[in-house]
Amino acid sequence: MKPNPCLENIAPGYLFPEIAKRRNAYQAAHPDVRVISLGVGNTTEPLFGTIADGLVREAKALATADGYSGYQDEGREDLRKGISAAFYGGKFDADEIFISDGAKCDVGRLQLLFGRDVPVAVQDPAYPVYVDGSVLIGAGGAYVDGQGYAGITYLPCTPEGDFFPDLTKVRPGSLLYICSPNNPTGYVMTRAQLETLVSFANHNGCIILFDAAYAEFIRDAALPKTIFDIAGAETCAIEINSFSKPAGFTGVRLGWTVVPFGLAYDGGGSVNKAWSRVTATIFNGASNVAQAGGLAALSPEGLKEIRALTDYYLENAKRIKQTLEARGIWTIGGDNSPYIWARFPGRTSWDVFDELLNEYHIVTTPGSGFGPAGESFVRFSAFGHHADVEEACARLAK
Ligand code: PL4
Repeated sequence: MKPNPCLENIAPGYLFPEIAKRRNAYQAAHPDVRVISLGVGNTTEPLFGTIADGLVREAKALATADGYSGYQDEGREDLRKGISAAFYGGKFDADEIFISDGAKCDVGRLQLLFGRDVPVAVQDPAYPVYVDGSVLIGAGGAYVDGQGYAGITYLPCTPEGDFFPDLTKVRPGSLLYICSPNNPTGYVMTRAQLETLVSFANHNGCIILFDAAYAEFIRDAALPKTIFDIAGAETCAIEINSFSKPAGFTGVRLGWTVVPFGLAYDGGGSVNKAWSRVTATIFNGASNVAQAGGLAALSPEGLKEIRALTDYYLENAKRIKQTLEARGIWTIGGDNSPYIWARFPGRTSWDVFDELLNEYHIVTTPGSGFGPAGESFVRFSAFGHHADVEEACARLAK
C-alpha cells in the first residue's frame, strides 16, 4: 500500500510539536533551569464557577435515567440559538450554526466543501492549519523550504502594508483564509478593511473562511468581532469560532461554524446544505458535556466569566508588550488579542527563538513557522499564569 500522495507534499513536522521537542531537549539538558512558556497558545487558568457547574451538572445527569443522552450529532438547538443570540444579535437561524469539537477540527474539514482544485489564498503569516489542511486535501502543491507551498497564494500581511493583503494577487473563485484578531500578529482588521475584503470576495466569486477564534479579546468597540458585522458577508463568508480561548475550553473541546443560508456555489447550490451533508457523514457531534458547558458560558454569568478570563490574559499581554517595547523592540498586537508579534530585523526567527530559550529560558514561537512573511519575527503568547509572565518579563527586562 502506498501513502496518500498529499502526504508526500506536506512539510516535515507540524510547528507546535517541533517547538515542544526543542523545549524538552533543552529542559533535559538543563534540568535545574525553570523554563517558562510564552509559546503555544494554550489556556492555563481554571474554569470559573458557572461554566464549570454546567459541565458537572451534565456529567452527573448522564448517570440518571432522565438526564442521559447519546449522540447529539447536529449540536443542541438551544446552544445553536444561544450562540446566534450572544454573538450575532440573533440574526442567524439555528440551522446556520454548526457545533464542532473546536475551530481547528472544522478548519481541517471545511475544505472538503471545495475540493482539491480550488485556488487557495492565505494571509502570510497565518495559523499553519490553513495551509497544511489545504495540502492534505491535495490543494497545496509541493513544499519549498523557506517559501511555503508552490500551489498556495501567500498574501504577505506586514507592518508596511497595514497587515492587509494585496488582493490583486487573489485569483477569482479562490478560497481566502482570513483570521482576525490574527494569529500570530495580534492585528485586528478594521471595519474598512473588512468591508474591502467582503466587497472583493462578492465581486470575484471568492469565499472567505474567517477564523474569529480570538474575537472575545477585542476591547476596542470600533473593531468588528465578526465578519457578519459587514454588509454582504452572508453571501461570501463562513465563520469559524471556538470556546477554547474565551472560556478556557482548549481541553474540553467545543466550537462552532456559521454557514449562512445565503452562501451559494457557482450555479446556486447551497453551501449550507453541503456542509450539513459533510458533517453528517464524517462527524458525530461534540461531547454533550462540552455542549452543556458551552450553554452555561452563554448565560449572563457565563459571559461575565468569559470577560474576566480574557481580561486576565490581556493583562499578561500588556505586561509583555510593555517589557519588549521598553527594550526598544518593535511590537504589534496584545491590545485586542492574546498575541504579541515582535520584530528582530536582520535575524532569523529560529535564531531569536534559540536565544530566548538559551539565555532567558523562555519559549516563544518563531514567526517563520507561520509563513515566509513571518521571518525575523517572534510571537509571544499571553496565555500563562500572572506570576510566570511576571518572571518572564523580569528576565526579558535584564
Ligand atoms: C496548538 C486562529 C494555538 N495544538 O482549540 P480550537 O481547535 O478551537 O482552536 C484552535 C485554533 C483555531 N484557530 C486559530 C488558532 O490560533 C487556534 C489555536 N492556536 C496557537 O498557539 O497558535 C494553539 C496551537 C494546537 C494547534 O495545533 O492548534
